[in-house]
Amino acid sequence: MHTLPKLSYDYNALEPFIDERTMEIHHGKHHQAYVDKLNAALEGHDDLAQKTIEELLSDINNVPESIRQAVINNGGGHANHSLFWEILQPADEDTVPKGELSLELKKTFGSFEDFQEEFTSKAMNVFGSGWVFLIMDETRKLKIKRHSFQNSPLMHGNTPILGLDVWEHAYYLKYQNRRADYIEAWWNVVSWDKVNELFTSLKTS
Ligand code: MN3
Repeated sequence: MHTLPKLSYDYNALEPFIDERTMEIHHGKHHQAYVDKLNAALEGHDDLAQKTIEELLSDINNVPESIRQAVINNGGGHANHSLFWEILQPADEDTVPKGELSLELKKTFGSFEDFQEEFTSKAMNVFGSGWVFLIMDETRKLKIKRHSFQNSPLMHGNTPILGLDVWEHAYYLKYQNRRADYIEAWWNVVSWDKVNELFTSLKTS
């Protein structure tokens, strides 16, 4: 059985950038619904129910067609949101990456500012509901990828280390249609320590 991950901070901890009510509904209702629907889809598929969400998504073609789309939508939703909560933290002075990740971002994108600009622009250009991710591909290169709906980078052999949810449910209560304001605010609550940790563990795995 997949379960809703507990947050390491309170629903109001990301204020004023992400408001308490949005967090409560986003984590407690939306994410919970993905978990519940994923478990429902896996009912009667005992072999698949044993697998982790990463195993399921990275081998999606071996999920029977009758439940594949449900696993893509709800399993993707579960994995994407689990990452999203993990790479957030209450705002502090730490607004730029350090360590190995910082060097790799410079090498790949020119500078942190160039990376941030490209990531923001891709997030602005997601049409409708979707996500933007910083991923490591199979050759261990960092890339920025856009995905519609809850499609997971794991289905394409890519491992996400940063993800931004641009579904309206992520920001509508506080920002209404102002996605740009939400994205600008979101950068303040990214945990670069966590992203760096994910990067380093992939790099050395
Ligand atoms: Mn969401």
